[in-house]
Amino acid sequence: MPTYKGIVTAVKKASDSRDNVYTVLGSKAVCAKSRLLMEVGDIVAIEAMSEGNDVIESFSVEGRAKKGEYDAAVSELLEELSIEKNVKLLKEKEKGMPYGPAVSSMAAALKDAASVFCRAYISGAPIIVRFHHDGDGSSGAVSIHRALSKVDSRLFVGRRGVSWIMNRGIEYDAIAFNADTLELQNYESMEKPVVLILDFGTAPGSETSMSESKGRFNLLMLDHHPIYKGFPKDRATCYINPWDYKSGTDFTAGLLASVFAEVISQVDTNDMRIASLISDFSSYGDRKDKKGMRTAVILDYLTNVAGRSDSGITRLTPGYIDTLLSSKEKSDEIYYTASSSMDEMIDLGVRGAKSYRCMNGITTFVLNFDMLPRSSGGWPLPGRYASRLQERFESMNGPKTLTMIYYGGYVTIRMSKEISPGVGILEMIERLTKSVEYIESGGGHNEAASIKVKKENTKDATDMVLRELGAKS
Ligand SMILES: [Mn+2]
Repeated sequence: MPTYKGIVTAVKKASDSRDNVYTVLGSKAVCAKSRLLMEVGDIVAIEAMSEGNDVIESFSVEGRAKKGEYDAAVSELLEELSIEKNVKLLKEKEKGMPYGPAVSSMAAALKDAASVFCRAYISGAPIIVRFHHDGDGSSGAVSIHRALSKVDSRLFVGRRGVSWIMNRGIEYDAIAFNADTLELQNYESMEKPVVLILDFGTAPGSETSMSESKGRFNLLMLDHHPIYKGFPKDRATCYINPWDYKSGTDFTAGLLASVFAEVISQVDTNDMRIASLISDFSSYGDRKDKKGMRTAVILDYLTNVAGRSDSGITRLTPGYIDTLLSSKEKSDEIYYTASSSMDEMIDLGVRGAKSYRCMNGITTFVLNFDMLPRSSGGWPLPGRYASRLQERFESMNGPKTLTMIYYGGYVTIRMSKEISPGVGILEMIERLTKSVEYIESGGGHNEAASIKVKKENTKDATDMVLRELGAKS
């Protein structure tokens, strides 16, 4: 290769310094190991690289970069992503969609978030993406991964890494925060690191981590959970939630992340959008879309079983998911396994549930989830199962349907959009949490919520909600 000149903008330090990975920013971003140590801030001329472009064989140092020189270098590459133009195209594209106005009004915020994210990405600063462990969170991660793959092929020489972490809770809690802080210590970079939170985090349990993030890294949050009063969104560098743009939960996080991905580069995220809307129970979801339903089931299944000892998947990454989805044979096999055991369980649930006539003509179906035989892989988890069971009951009983399943310490509730304003489940949970000693916490969406209680009071809590719903016994 001809001499390549650039600024060392980041290093990922390994225990053996020969395994350090450097980012050198010039006309492209080179990500590679180096025979000899490099310093962040050095201007270097790379004279030779290994055949696979993964090791810098020789270079010379030409001085130290001034702030202005660094800014110019990163801005020049950022320019090539044409974020501004992507936003314009996106606004045009979404115009006719029900969520078009929301996309339009959040465009400026998306642009800011994408700029922060891409500056870090281009300059090799560490990036951690935490996505919620369901179909919605994972579909969003896949969309962003696709956008970044495209950036890689345009701007990068070598492999640019991102840490993808599937997050099991709904809070960005101290455990997650500490793990991230620890990981970031392995890096030195010109640009601040980024932690991107996808499809969770709008919860009291995130508040401390959000404060602590200040000064350490840029915290970006893409969420669609209802924003409670007093939630300190300003503690995040960028917080984007459709609730702030006259939209709401129906605008799923997978959709939001797909829109964000298309601001980064012009990629096709349509399949992920459709799957996320279906998987997360959005009223924009098209359940007649067979391919979308199939993708949603696969994502639900993979995120459910990943990490369990007999699943064979220790760590679920969006790259892995996308590879599976693009293989017909492999995805067919997963789909078959997932859908046949889910169907079986739904049939059992329909037969095992008790029904109650409640206020406003609502019928409530109640099921003890612990009574069902479940596969050792843990599929399906109760949340996903409750949504599917609600769909089934709705198709049998019409829209005035509420489904409630209970199991060791949890009550999970699903209902149709038409009855949710009258039920006001989130307010009900808030009230009950304050007044009933054994209820520990609860929350969610207006159509999909859950309550955490003392294990021995699971049935009591279920009966309590039934009474609140005006059930006639
Ligand atoms: Mn979601």
